[in-house]
Amino acid sequence: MYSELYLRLEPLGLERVAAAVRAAGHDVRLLDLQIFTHDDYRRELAEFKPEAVGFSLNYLANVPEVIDLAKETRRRAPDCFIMVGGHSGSFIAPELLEHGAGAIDCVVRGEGEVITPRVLEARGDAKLSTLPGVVTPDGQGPAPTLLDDLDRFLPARDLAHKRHKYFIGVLDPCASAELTRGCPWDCSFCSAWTFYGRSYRKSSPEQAAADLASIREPNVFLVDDVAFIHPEHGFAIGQELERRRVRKQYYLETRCDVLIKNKELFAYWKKLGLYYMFLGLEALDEEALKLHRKRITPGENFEALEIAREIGLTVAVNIIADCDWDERRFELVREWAMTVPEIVHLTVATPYPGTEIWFTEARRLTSRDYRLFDVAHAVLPTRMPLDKFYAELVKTQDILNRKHLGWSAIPKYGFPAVRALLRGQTNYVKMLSKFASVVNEHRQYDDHQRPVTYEMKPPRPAVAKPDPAELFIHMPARLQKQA
Ligand code: B12
Ligand code: SF4
Repeated sequence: MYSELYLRLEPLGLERVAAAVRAAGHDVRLLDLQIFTHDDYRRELAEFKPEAVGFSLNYLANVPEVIDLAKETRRRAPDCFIMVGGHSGSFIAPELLEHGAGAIDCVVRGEGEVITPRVLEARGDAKLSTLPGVVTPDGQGPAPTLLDDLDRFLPARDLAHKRHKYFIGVLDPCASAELTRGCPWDCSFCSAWTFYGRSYRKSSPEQAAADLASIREPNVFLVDDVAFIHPEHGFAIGQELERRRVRKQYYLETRCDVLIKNKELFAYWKKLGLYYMFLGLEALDEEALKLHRKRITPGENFEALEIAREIGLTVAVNIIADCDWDERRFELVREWAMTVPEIVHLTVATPYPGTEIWFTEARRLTSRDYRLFDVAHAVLPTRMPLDKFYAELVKTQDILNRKHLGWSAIPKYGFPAVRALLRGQTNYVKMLSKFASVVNEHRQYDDHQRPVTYEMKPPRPAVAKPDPAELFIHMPARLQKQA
């Protein structure tokens, strides 16, 4: 739904893995199936005849598609080595191998840059299942190791074709870049910290600026989980950009307390071209914020919104809707959202494998269809009948979206939209015409009625505190020492 409507972004992780594999001397091609079709994939397979194929599985919703493609690849190219990596794939490695029924040679857990060239070297050798982060049907190696230096393996953007298809809202076209990696917080609904073991790494300001300078697109989505935690890093990158006379428009995501603490930095970046900012508000009340372990108060959240308004940024915020919500709760959110100028998004609380709530949530999943794990569907029991829940959700999203994304928003975003059109970019305008067909309560409800070929492995009975060995992909340094 996201890719259909608001945005489509380049596969940065895959581009970085591709850069590492290319640096090891391999000939690499990359096909983004957000843009290209399965027929394009079949053609590529037949023409390129790769010795190995790697699927990037960052999202659970894509699991069935990847399993089916792996099986088809095995049929068409029986000698080809097939691996799966990526964020979500890392948390469910054994079940992917099971669903693959022999079609997947290994799952690579964690960061891919360092390990993937070693995996390719170890193809066909028993050594494969002893490599860090690697899981094969014959066994698994030790915990994965972190990339020591983010400056290595800058994304192989040249391998991504039809780049004009990448955009976010009026930032059309839009590339992506990474300035830092990881997050030191530990929100209960999020898997960023469990994936990276609560580590936080920074690229050097020189290399970050060089990477941004090398991007052809006029707009950049900064993919950092929490941008500019360390203000001196943000200032240093900014100064490097000024020195190189790099002028672009940026989108970034951060926390409200980071914005409050570093408001001068965000104001400076506004001058450098910062346009959109996404703030994870998550909840309006103290109790829910505690439940999410957001480590922030509603007062701080509202203060951050004030600051963003003063700086003059276009801000989007997210609120997590619980399946337990009734009509009144939705009504309250609608009322609040209509009084603020920000773009308000609603996502549905979802226990993802890899999050703490996957282990602690006592309510039973109502669906184990991977395709519904996209925070737009309800996979926990809803207090209202499911169709009523979606009606309320869509009604709320619809009102909020129309405030900013419908045709009525054109006067507000008219100039950037026209500028994009003048560049021949039509992603944003196409989005406006698709709006009603995508945001549609019946479509969401009907998605639950589809036959399910691959079912997610159910969570074990809820525990109060998960075992770190099960929770983390990259082990925090502190726990590694203890082990
Ligand atoms: C940009 C982004 C998006 C973009 C997608 C961009 C794209 N084309 O990939 C958009 C905005 C569309 C998006 C949407 C969503 N996202 Co998102 N997204 C991110 C974000 C911020 C950055 C991704 C990124 O580029 N990272 C940098 C690169 C370098 O890392 P990487 O992609 O993980 O790749 C590394 C490894 O995973 C691995 N790897 C990756 N591919 C491969 C392939 C092989 C073969 C190998 C060996 C290794 C490998 O190696 C890479 C280098 O180390 C991440 C958070 C994060 N910091 O990663 C969240 C994140 C991945 N998203 C998340 C979520 C929840 C979503 C949404 C469900 C909801 C939402 N509101 O955002 C939707 C769902 C989309 C769907 N289809 O279901 C969660 C994942 C939760 C989970 N457990 O699945 C994350 C972790 C955010 C978070 N803090 O919770 N997202
Ligand atoms: S929600 Fe944001 S702050 Fe919380 S752990 Fe995830 S990335 Fe970090």
